[in-house]
Amino acid sequence: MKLKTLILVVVMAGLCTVAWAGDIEGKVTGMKGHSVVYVDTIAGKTFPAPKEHPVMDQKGLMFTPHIMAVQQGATVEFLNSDSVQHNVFWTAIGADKKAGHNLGTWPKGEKRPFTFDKAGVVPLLCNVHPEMAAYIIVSPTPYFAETDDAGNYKIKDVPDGSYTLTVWHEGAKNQSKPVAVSGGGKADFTLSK
Ligand SMILES: [Cu+2]
Repeated sequence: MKLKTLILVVVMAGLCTVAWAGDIEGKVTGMKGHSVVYVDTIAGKTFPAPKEHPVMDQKGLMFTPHIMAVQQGATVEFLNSDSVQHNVFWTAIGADKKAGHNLGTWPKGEKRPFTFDKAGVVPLLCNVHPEMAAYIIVSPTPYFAETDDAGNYKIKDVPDGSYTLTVWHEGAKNQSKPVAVSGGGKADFTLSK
């Protein structure tokens, strides 16, 4: 009986540990502009596609926002808010050139969705206006955040565990480092070109 109670306590403690979570916080320095920090692929874990459909707008001959982070499986709505036609294409997702795609060219007010089932960086371009560019960072997990103007970031509600944290920044090399989360975690990065 006592052994059974002990086993129960150990199992309950185990379940509680799994349920604990916290924020990963830190600062990214070294380069100007916003970065995206995300928890890399977790072995054996998959996540349901998010229900929200973020909008990537084309307005005033610019992609808005310039940087968008989404979870793998997310559907992004591409909108044209200008009175001229815009196009959306990308030549690769991450290093995978087979994932390149042309969404087409369409007029004002029209929206086209695309579901990003593959993680990686999607460099967006418009073949009507060669100066237009933006980035969608498709995170393999729901645990990601964009830095603020000072470089600070906070990834909310990450379950306790050991992960690989990766930072992306336009024009910089990706950096990764291990992070341990136990009711929260901390990781800073210094970027270089
Ligand atoms: Cu355009």
